[in-house]
Amino acid sequence: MNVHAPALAKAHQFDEQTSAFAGAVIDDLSQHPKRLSPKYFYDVRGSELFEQITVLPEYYPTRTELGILRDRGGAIADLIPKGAALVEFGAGATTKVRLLLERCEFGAYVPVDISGDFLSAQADALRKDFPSLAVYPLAADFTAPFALPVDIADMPKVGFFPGSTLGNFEPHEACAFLRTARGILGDGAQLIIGVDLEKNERVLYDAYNDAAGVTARFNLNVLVRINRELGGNFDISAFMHRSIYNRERYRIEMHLISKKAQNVRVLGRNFTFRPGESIHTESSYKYSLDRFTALARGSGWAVRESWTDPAKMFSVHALVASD
Ligand code: AVI
Repeated sequence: MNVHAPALAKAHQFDEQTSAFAGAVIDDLSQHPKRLSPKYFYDVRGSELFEQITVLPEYYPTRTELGILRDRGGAIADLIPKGAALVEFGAGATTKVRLLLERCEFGAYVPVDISGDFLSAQADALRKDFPSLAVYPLAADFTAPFALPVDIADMPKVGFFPGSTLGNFEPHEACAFLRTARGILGDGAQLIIGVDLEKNERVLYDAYNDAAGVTARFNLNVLVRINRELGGNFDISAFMHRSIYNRERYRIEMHLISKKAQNVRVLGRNFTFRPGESIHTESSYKYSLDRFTALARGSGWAVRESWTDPAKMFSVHALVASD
């Protein structure tokens, strides 16, 4: 929790999640340059828009990762002990995990996500399709340590973190996440992780500046969310979406650019914008295989196997916990 959150919670009678959001927004918009955390993109509308992004012709990561999981499912299954527990960090659409559940003989599945309602709907659907699988949904912030269900204590553990969500973490946060996951899963655990790769800048640019404008709506939606949940008065039409590739830092950056000089009020505070001033809303880091291997190694994991698509757009890795 951030510095403003407790006072805001009291003054506005927010629940825990909204007060954390409120505190983060006040802190982040007070920074120079201004920023907002990408984790706040995913309200109901933001999650819908993200699902639309995943099937855009320009957005290659989702279909490429699915292709790798489909084509290399047999090789992945060979690494996984029978009866292992699969722990998924963040639970989105179940398409990817289904590919693993169909190929491997898991004893249990533990989807972990901050949104409890979403989790139970997903869990019900999976129980129906995999009747012999024990499903233990766990509502938790997966970037912080949490305890696994006691029922899976004796099973070998396999973590699953698809989608290159790791790329949305700053490198020090990516390292901290991998260390935390290592601690949660324990000695002898494995982690199956999807990581987007460096590539032609035009391909990257197009993936985050789609012709249909879905990514722009996804980016701007965080301002809609601030207006609705925190009583902000952002004029959405006075901001525009911009994504650029930052070559020095190997990352796509998404920004919301103020089209004019303006003042915005959120929770009784005033934020002044210059024309052209940016709110940095997301970084999406792209890795080389070597840089990812080094990151994993420095975070308590060894790379056991790596798979890519033929064009080397995306990678999936099997990591094993090291000492
Ligand atoms: C969720 N995450 C991996 C996506 C990405 O590509 O960084 C989020 C996204 N932002 C814009 N388009 C997709």
